[in-house]
Amino acid sequence: MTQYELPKMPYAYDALEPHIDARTMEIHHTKHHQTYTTKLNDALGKCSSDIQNKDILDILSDLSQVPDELKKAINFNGGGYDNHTLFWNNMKPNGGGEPGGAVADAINSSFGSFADFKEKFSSTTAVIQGSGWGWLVYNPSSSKVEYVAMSNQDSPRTKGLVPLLGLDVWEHAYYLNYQNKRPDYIAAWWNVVNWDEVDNRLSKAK
Ligand code: MN3
Repeated sequence: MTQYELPKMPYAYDALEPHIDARTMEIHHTKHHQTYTTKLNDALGKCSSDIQNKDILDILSDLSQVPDELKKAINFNGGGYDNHTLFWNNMKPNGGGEPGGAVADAINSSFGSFADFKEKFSSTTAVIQGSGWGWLVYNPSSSKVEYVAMSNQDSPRTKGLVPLLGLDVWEHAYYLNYQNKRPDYIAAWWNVVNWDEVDNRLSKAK
């Protein structure tokens, strides 16, 4: 079966400072993301070979194929594995600003303007209860981009949505530097968004 490995970071742990500090990035990657990856492999190890031979993205897209007793573990750890892989790549040093091209058009069409999108994403993600993620997703059934808030490590893929840009608002993502000030972390995060990556994902999703 496929053994998932912790993906390499696309930049150094301190590359997103001062917006996200190096210690948070290192613990988040080497401890949290590593644990999701290890536990995903453990759960897949208990599945039949027809599941083991599928890509985790395909499994997340249809969890009904997973035995009931393993569904929670695969949803949580498979989501955690995939969400964090996306997360590292949807940030970059000296990122931020506003998107152009197809992403800008899609955002304007769904939200009215970039400013309206940013406000909706920030304010809704800030009030997610407990742990979760805010996402910009592509909905293949409407051919539009949407905002969705997801709990814990639930992947947008489990709802038939394609994740384009995600923000982890678990406390482990910001507590060392921002403590309880989640809105400050969200405001800082916009400075490291990698819009080129979002554009790539949107063109692949269409
Ligand atoms: Mn996390």
